[in-house]
Amino acid sequence: IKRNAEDVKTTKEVKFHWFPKKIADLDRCHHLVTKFDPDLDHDHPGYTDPAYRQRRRMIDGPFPKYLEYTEEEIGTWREVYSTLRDLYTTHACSEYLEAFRLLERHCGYSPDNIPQLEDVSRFLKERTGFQLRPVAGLLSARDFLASLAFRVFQCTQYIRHASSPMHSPEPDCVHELLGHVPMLADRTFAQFSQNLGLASLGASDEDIEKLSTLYWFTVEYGLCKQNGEVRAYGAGLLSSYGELVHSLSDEPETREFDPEAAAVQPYQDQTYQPVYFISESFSDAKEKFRAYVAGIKRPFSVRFDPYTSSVEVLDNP
Ligand code: HBI
Ligand code: FE
Repeated sequence: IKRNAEDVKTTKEVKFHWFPKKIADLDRCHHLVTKFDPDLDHDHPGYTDPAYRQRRRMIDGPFPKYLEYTEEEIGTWREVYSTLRDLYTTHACSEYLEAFRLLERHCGYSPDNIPQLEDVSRFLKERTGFQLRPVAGLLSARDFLASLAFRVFQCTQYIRHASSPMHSPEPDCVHELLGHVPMLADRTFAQFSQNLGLASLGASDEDIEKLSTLYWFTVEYGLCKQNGEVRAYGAGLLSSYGELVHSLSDEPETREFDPEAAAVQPYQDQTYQPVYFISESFSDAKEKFRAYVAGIKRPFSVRFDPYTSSVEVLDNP
């Protein structure tokens, strides 16, 4: 991502990246990564489908307040929803299952309906203070993580191409609504996500890379222990039938969650992960992460003020 010179601020001799201090500043945090864009990525299932690409331009700008999905889109949703739903009982963690039940009861989650972003956002706001904000595709790690600091989750609204209901190279509403949203309704997980975001503000490019890798092995592909069993809590798993089954089979390597190791573990964004990290619990993951963050050097510290939803920047003594 190209940034303007003014994005790198100098205090005394130290330089650090500009970062948002309040929710309104997130208007500047929408740099997209074009890696999996259907207009540019030849391997995207929608690349050769002009109607799909046209529909994407319609959905992604300006964002509609209420999005009427087509029959074909609902068909894609129905197929993934019913397939995954059957697996959740045996594969998803209890926090996920509890939130999923509530979402079906109160938020329009069903095989025949793609929930509206605004309704889901209202639900999350009441549960954990998280809110959803529409975004047009894969964001830069820096911008994506920064929004988490404010309990804002940047959320895509379009759906994957109908030719490949079980897989999408980029995030789509199936991934967000079935993968991320239920977990964001859990208090401890929400706090963990916000802490990741706060740790990223103004961090060096190297630290952003590490935090983003940590995010990958927890928020996206994390496993956890529950009543003597291993269950999935990562959104990349909970929104992918194939990888959800694979992750809990005896094929992949699994390790105990350790932030130092997870932050530098090479990962896969084209196929299944070769290794997964298992957390004892979300509180345990949160505590381990706290210790890890204490080791990240920044020339300042940040404090989130929940009354104003803004961050205070404190000079380090
Ligand atoms: N952008 N829209 C969107 N959704 C994500 O889930 C997402 C992202 N950008 C980066 C990202 N996730 C992570 O892989 C980390 O790099 C933070
Ligand atoms: Fe994701």
